Amino acid sequence: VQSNRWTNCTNMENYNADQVKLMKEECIAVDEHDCVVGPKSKLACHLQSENLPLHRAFSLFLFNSKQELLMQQRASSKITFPGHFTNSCCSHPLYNQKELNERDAMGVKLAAQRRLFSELGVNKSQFPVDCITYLTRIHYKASSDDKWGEHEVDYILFAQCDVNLDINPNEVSKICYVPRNGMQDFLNDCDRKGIPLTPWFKLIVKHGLMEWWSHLDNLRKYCDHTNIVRL
Ligand code: DMA
Ligand code: MN
Repeated sequence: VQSNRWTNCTNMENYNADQVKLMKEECIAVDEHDCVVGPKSKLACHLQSENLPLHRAFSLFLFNSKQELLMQQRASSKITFPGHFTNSCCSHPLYNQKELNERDAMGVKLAAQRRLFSELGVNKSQFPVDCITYLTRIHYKASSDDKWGEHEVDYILFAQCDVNLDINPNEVSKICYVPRNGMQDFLNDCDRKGIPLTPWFKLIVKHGLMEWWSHLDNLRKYCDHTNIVRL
């Protein structure tokens, strides 16, 4: 019954098998105040319908010791936003005890650690949770195509540490480090080559990225764990 319901939802055989499997993950459905509503499958959270379920996510911005930002191009096998360039790592905390932990946004930080390993092969020892700063939350909605979309409360996480990368080609097709004074050229370059950028990355660039980037050594004044920015 479960598998019938699964395949009846949409025609999944046209997609990458590993990515289809991940659609069974349990995301955390939340309300507008980021209060937990319950578990919801990754599939149900991203399949377009008149009301795309709001769920919890994170966007990690990882800088090296030269203050360059790690950017990634999503693999063509990704179901949502394939081939788009975006910030270092994005995903969802899962509906389990560890990743539901809201104290110091620990659950979201542990999810970032888990996904930085699975997408970019970064070992936990090179990326301890205490090097992660939780800045703020952003509520946004965007569609990928007529079938898939995003509707998230997105935790913005910043971290600065040098890491060794071992890219998972099922997740990521390309990476590069971009210095702050090279970001405009990078964006122009993508535009000229017709490489799309993810909508959340564009919103974050507009909202505060460049300002935060110039204060990597003192981000405290930008930390806001009270409000949710609606973009
Ligand atoms: C989801 O990212 C999170 C945001 C901020 C859009 P994703 O589509 O890369 O998730 P996953 O890597 O788990 O497929
Ligand atoms: Mn999502």
